[in-house]
Amino acid sequence: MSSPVRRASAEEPEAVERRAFDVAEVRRDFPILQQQVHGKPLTYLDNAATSQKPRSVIDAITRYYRTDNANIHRGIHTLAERATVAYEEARVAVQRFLNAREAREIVFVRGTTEAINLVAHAYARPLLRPGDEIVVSILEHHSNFVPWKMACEATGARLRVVPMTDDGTLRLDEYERLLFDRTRLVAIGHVSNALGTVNPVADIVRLAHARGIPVLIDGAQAVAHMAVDVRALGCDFYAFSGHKVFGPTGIGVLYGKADLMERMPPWQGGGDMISSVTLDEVRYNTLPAKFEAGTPDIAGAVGLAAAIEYLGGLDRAAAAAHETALTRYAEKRLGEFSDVTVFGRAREKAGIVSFVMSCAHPHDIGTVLDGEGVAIRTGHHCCQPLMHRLGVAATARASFAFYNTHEDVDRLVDGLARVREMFA
Ligand code: C6P
Repeated sequence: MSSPVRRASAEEPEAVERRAFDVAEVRRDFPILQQQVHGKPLTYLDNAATSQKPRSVIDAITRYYRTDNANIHRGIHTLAERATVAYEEARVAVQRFLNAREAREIVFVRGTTEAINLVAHAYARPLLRPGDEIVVSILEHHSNFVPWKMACEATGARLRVVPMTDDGTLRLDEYERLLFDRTRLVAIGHVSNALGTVNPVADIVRLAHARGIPVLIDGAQAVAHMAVDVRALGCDFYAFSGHKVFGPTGIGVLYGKADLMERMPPWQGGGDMISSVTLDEVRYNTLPAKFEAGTPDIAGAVGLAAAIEYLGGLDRAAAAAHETALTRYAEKRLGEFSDVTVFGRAREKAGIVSFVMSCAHPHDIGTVLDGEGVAIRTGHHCCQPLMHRLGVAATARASFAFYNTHEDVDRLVDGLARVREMFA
């Protein structure tokens, strides 16, 4: 694995910005980026949907299947032992990645969606009564909206939605006004997948905790862009997906404070989540096995640990500064088009530029760009309430990772000029 710039200690932001981030060198770690699409170099700007995988992650998964594959926590043979160790070491890698207090606070799930559904089923539903409330925001992805809506509908509780300003900034004043003694949970995204807004999650947690309300943070879009410290944030639950943080699909993480998760019942029954079963009685396993029924994605956990190790070799502050520079450059270049409207101008943003063009539907933009080798996402981004607030059905979205370049932005802009030629 290459290490373009080594991790640095706490520094002035200007110093980080000045430090070079060797993109050419990191790009060599990502074999998929070396290809052509429709005869053009691939320009991958759909990182918010899923990010690409470095060679070390691909190799770790292959190595696992070639040499260690077995089921875990069950067998006493050598391979079973190796697979179990690899899986539990991956849990410790995630614990350190999030700075969780204990490894048992890390539950492996399929992804962010499953993590949030776990909390909705095992924490919220047993607790909610008519008149209780759950607070989400208008920026939420459906994964952090629908499970709460379903939980409210099943229990008679009410879903409250924090509004935003026109530039995509969460209204903290309104948020504070919504909290009261029947608020049972706050569930807010760390970074908006549609606008890139970075929410002030530490303040959100502080204000909720002042009233004794637990907080879940949907970190799906945050972990790829910034170091996350769940103890510093103080959040009660934190969810993310492996595939958005340069790891494989099919694996994700729910962090939960041990004292909360110990009190929660399991939400799925099956192997591994029990300590004993008789015809009359089932006793549940301890954390985290209680929430990991059935054979998990062992290779996925191994791949996620490799992704975390890869990120550990990068200077993440310099990578983030590079992404910010790309985002600013993209916004500046999109400003050259009189028929382009960019959504999401919050002061704190991470790697996402969402826009519409008056001459073409976002899907047409996406199709033309694909012909130019440029991959973006178009549609409602699983954020229909947010699209409604913006007054559009869909946007085109370019999303950046540290391996993107200024040339990638130029190719996007050239592609948009082609869209205008064809549709205007
Ligand atoms: N957003 C996007 O293109 P899963 O599918 O479980 O890995 O992640 C769901 C999810 C939850 N929260 C946020 C903020 C997200 O961005 C996502 C996934 C992708 O924006 C696919 S819709």
